[in-house]
Amino acid sequence: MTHPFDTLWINARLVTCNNGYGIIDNAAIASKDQRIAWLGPMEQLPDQARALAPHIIDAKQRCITPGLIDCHTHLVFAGNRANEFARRLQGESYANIAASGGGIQSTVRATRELDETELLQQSLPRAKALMDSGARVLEIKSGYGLDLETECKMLRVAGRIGETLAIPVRRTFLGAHAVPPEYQGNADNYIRYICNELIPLVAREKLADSVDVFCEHIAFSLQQTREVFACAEQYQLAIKCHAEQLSNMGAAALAAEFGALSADHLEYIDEQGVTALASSGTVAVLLPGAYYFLRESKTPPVALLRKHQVPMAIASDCNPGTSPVTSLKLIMNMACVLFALTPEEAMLGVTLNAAKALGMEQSHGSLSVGKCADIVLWDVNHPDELSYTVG
Ligand code: DI6
Ligand code: FE
Repeated sequence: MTHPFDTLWINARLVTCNNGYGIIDNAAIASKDQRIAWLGPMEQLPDQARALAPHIIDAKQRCITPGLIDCHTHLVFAGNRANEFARRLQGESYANIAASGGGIQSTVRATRELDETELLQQSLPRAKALMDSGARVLEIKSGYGLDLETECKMLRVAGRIGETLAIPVRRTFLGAHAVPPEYQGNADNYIRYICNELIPLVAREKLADSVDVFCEHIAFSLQQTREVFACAEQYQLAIKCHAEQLSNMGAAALAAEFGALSADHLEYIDEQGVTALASSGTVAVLLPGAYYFLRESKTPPVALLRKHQVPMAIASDCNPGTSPVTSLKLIMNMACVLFALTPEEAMLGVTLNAAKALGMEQSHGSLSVGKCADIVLWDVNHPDELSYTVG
């Protein structure tokens, strides 16, 4: 007997993420060839369930959501920075530790030392942990190599993580994360190296989908950021930006000027920056894990983002220095408790808006016919529960 669908989930509360939660109660959803082929209320099913699919799963009125999307991670890295965590708790600042050769530089040293297989072994468990929290799409950045060999090694490992776990991984080249030791005191030359050698190679070898810059007084200036964006544009790579995390640099407006997919962090963004994001359709990616772990006190202006209808995504920022977090559910809770997002906004932040932040909203981020059928059945009856429980 031939069935129109491969798998049919019945008696579900569908959280479609179309127009807010977009709940459809007492519903069914069907997949065919890994795409969503049908969804709707049970009473509108076109036939008896057993005639429709060889595999039937009774959701027992529990929630089904789109697979979650972590749209900002640095999860490929070596070692850890627990020693710096302890130092910060004694009162040393993140910027101070970075200036004394720690911070990103210490992870760069460790990451350069490992070969590709070792780096994969250390990084894969973090990707798996994120998947255990519901993630079915990951973005992964380079930025702990800061030389040609190690940046490419990181991006290859990111690709292998996607292959190993059979999930889409979007790769972002973040060569402009910090000035490497070889270029200390010569950031402009390093930017030239990025634009003349690294980005052309990354584009040629198709090692990344986007380019990101850490625009900050402890990293790269607005002018240097502009040069990297102009180069990325030339090579038709999408643009993302670490913007206004520790100070207001005008980076969000610059990202908007280049039609960036997203501007990320944004604790210090002002209304001008917010209106720039609104007019370019750039997603605001909020990263409560870094805010929490650095014990910051300035929260991103969520009310302004709402007022100007800027789509808000949230992400783990999984990294060894400022957000050693591998749970998207924990991030949803933090976004609510620390940034006062509603649970519904948190849900959209790891689904539809996260898909937009990766340029994947045509195929991911909501339960819609034709989109990818990599969905999650949760042991909860209402989607608020996903943000409510801690981690
Ligand atoms: N902002 C951050 O919070 C991380 N990178 C960035 O641009 C920090 C990365 C690290 O400390 O290792
Ligand atoms: Fe980051």
